Amino acid sequence: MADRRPGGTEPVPAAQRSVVLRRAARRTNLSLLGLLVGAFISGWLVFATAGPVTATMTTVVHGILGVAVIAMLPWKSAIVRRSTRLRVASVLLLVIIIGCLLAGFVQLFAGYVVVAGITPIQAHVGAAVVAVPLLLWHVLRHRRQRLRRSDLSRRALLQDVVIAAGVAASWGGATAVAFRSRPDRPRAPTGSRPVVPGPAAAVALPATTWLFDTIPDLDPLTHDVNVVGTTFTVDELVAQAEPVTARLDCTNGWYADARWDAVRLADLIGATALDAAATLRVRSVTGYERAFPAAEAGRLWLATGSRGTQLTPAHGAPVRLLAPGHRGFWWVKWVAAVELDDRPSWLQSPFPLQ
Ligand code: HEM
Ligand code: HEM
Ligand SMILES: Nc1nc2c(c(=O)[nH]1)N[C@H]1C(S)=C(S)[C@@H](COP(=O)(O)O)O[C@H]1N2
Ligand SMILES: [Mo]
Repeated sequence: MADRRPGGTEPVPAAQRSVVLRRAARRTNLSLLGLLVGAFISGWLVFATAGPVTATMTTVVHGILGVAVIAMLPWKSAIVRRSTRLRVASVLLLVIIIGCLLAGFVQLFAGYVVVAGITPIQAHVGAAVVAVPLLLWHVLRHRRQRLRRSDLSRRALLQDVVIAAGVAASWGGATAVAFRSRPDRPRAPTGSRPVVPGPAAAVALPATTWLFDTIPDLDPLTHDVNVVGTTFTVDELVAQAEPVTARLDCTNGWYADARWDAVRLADLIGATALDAAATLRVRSVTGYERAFPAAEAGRLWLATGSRGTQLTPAHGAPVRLLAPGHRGFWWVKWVAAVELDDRPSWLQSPFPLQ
C-alpha cells in the first residue's frame, strides 16, 4: 500500500498522501481511548435509564461513540501495520472490540435473539467487560502518547469535525434503518424490542436473573410480606389486587407490556409514614434489594399474578414488585419486605450485585 512521489524515491504510505487523511498516530490512539472509555460509561448509562427522554439521550450518545470507534479503524490499522511486533493480547483486544461492535449492531437491528444460549446484549457487554483489562494492559504498554501542539491545530480539529459529521450521518442512517427494521417488534427508546407482541401474560416472558440470584421455592400458603411493619398474607394481597398493564424492560434487550394483578404500595402504607421517609426499600427473600424514593410509592406495585393466574416461581412467586418506568432489574422478585428509612435512595449500588 505505498506509492511513490513524482520524481521521488521514498515510499509514501497511502494514509499520508492527503492532508485530510493524515492523522498522527498518538491522536488516533488517544481518540480511541477517549471513545472507548466514553462508550463503556455511556453503555452503563443506557442500562440506568428508562424514561423516553433519558433513554433516548443515552442510546444516542452511546451509539454515536460506538460508531466513532469504527471511524478510527482505518487510522488504527495503519498503526498496526507499521508496528514492528504484534502482541497476542493486542490482537485479542482487536478481535474482542470487533465482536463487541458486531453484537451491538445485532441488538440495534434485530433486538433480542437467543443464539447458543446467548443474547446480543450479553455478548456485547461481556466483550466490553473483557476488553477493559486488555485495553488497560495495551495502554500501559504504549503509554507515551502525549498530545502535541500540532494535534490541536486548526487543520487537525477540522479533520475531527469532518470525521464527526461522517459518524453522525452513519449513525443516523443506521438508526433510521433500525427503527424501520422488524416493524412487528418496534424498538423502545432503550433499544429493547418486544419479546411478545401486544399485551402479554407475565408467564410468557423470559424468566431473567440479573447475575447470580437463585430461584427460591416459596409456599404461597405460608409466605407473607412485611410492608412497613404490617404483615400481609398472599391471600390478602390477592384480594386487593387489580389488573395493571406495565412495561417490563429488561437490560437484556427485550420488553413486554404485560398484564399483572397487583396492589399499589401507596395503598398498603400509611401516608404519614410515607411522607416522613426518604426511601422505600424492597427486599427479596434472596437478599436482592432495590431502594426507591419514598415519593414513588404511588407508582410501585406488589404483583401476585397475571390475568388471574398465580405467578410462576421463576417470575417471582408468590409476590414480586412492578416498577414501571424503571429497567427490569428494579422489579424485585420474591418480595419478603418493604421498608422505609431516611438514607437517600441513591446511596446504593447503581446495579444489583447478585
Ligand atoms: C467498548 C465499549 C462499547 C462499544 C464500542 C459499544 C458500541 C456499541 C454500538 C456500536 C452499538 C450499536 C449502535 C447503536 O446503538 O446506535 C451499541 C449498542 C448498545 N450497547 Fe454498547 N458499546 C460498548 C459498551 C457497552 C456497555 C459496557 C454496555 C452496557 C453496560 C452497552 C450497552 C449497549 C446497549 C444496551 C446497546 C443497544 C442500544 C441501542 O440499540 O441503541 N454497551 N454499543
Ligand atoms: C480498540 C482499541 C485498540 C486496539 C484493538 C489496539 C490494537 C493495537 C495493535 C494490534 C497494535 C500493534 C502492536 C501490538 O500488537 O501491540 C497497536 C499498536 C499501538 N497501540 Fe493500540 N490498540 C487500541 C487502542 C490503543 C490505545 C487506546 C492506545 C493508547 C492510548 C494505543 C496505543 C498504541 C501504540 C502507541 C501502538 C504502536 C506500538 C508500535 O508502534 O509498536 N492503542 N494497537
Ligand atoms: N430477586 C431478584 N429479583 C429480580 C431479579 C433477580 O435476579 N433477583 N432479576 C431482575 C431482572 S434483571 C429482570 S429483567 C426482572 C425479570 O422478571 P421476569 O423473570 O419475571 O421476566 O426481574 C428482576 N427481579
Ligand atoms: Mo433484566
